[in-house]
Amino acid sequence: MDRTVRIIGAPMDYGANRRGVDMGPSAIRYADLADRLGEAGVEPIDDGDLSMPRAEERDPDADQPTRGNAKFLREVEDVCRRVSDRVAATLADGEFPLVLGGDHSVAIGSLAGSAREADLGAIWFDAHADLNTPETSPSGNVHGMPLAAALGYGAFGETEWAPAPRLRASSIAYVGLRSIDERERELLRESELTVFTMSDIDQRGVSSVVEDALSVATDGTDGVHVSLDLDWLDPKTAPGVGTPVRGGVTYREAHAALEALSRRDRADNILRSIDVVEVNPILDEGNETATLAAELTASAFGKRIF
Ligand code: B3U
Ligand code: MN
Ligand code: MN
Repeated sequence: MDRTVRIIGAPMDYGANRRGVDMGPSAIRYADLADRLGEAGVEPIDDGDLSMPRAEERDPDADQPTRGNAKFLREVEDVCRRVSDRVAATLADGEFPLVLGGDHSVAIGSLAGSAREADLGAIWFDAHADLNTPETSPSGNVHGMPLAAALGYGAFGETEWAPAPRLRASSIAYVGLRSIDERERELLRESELTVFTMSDIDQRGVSSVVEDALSVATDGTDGVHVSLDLDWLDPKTAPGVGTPVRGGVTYREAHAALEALSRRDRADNILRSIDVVEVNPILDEGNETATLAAELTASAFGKRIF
């Protein structure tokens, strides 16, 4: 499959409480992302990074009265609007957007951009549900809110920038969930989101779970967004993340999952956009997590062992 992949770096760390994810895009590039994509048979074009002010220069609580305890929401909005425009323009040019975070709040932008001109499904590889709103978030960190934002839950529903225009909860599937806040649990139960936890992976194997997630995300949609939060992996395999949670997928399960995606993509051309987020090089060991991010992205695009 001949694809041109446009790499959009979003070195944003407004949404996380530990500094360092802003270096994620550099670390993933340093881990030979472009060469690995080439080996997967796609042609990468690197757009470089969006520029954004350092968190220290900004006031996390500015303009907050109506926004609950969400921190840096104005800055997140500014970056996500630009990510959304870049993703939409990339798709309009017939190319494939690959967004490198940055913390997971960049996904608000990638989902909005990818769902502008198409009915979108999504697969969320993450330890966390990312379904907090400015009202419910225990931390105020927007990286715990991107799916709530994209679905217009809570205060996000009053904004015009956060909700992804053509994304429905019933077309979204989590894979590997294992850390859910109390209020997220209530929202999840009421919602039509599909949840595959680590327990499902233990019982059924990751490839079969991903195939089911794909059925959810492709049913009645025009394409699938894949959001890969590196804390989905077990912290022993991917130590360079801000909020590690024990009991994640192994190195081999992670590759098997993304290979399952690419098998389906090869047959039906279902992938539309990807973001790879939450790599924190400061907390990493020998750039291992960034290397994994680059490897797994290549697997998603079809790189095979043989
Ligand atoms: N659910 C918690 C923790 C968290 C979510 N996403 C990450 N951490 N990376 C929160 O702060 O919303
Ligand atoms: Mn996440
Ligand atoms: Mn996470």
